Amino acid sequence: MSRKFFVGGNWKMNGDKKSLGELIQTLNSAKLDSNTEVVCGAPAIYLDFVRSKLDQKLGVAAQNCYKVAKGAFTGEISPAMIKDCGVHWVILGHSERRHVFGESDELIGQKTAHALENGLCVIACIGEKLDEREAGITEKVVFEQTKVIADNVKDWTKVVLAYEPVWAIGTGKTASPQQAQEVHDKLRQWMKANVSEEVAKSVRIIYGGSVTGGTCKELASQKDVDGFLVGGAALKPEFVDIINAKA
Ligand code: G2H
Repeated sequence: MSRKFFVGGNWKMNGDKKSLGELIQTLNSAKLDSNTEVVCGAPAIYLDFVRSKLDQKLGVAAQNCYKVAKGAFTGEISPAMIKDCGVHWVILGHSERRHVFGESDELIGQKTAHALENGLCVIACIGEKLDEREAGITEKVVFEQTKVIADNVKDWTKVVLAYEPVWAIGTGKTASPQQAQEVHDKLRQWMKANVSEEVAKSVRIIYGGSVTGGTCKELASQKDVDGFLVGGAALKPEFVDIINAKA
């Protein structure tokens, strides 16, 4: 089963209308591989702006959302609000949400269920910390994180799983293609054993963590690497090269 290559940009808390507008112009006018699905994760306050400017061929994602539709949750946004801006994706479980803002697996699972039930597609992030990798428990950690997400997913065509080792995020230390492939392969095996063979074959597992124009091609050549979630480099024109990594 062929899996469409997927490149997400995670702009995090960066940019303003001027710089994001310039980046959008670059993306809109670039020659992008039509076999790659592209989704740009914009700061919540700019979702409307980005959606109105970015070519409709390119998707937009929120970087977070809450687990209920509305109410007294100061500072939060709901999937319904995200959809109201014409945006169809949300990034959930990013390591910065987990480790800077203390989001638990349970909360990420609840958010995943609510986002999917309300018609958003989800980029669900998992990944081990350096001490966990060094302690030899990478698989245990990513399987546990994946299980909580999987328990809340009915339709895997609406979910992309992003493996982002925390030690590789924003550090300039990209996982080697072999390290990424090894974990992606294990995740696919986990899916086969715990979800279904069909989902294991069809779910897109993307890699994130200091991906650059220089490292993307070799990573993209790995059998189980179906794309990327890109932070720092997604704010630069080299994002185009990453989108075209398979071209
Ligand atoms: C990981 C990644 C994007 P960066 O956080 O999700 O960011 O490419 O800067 O490591």
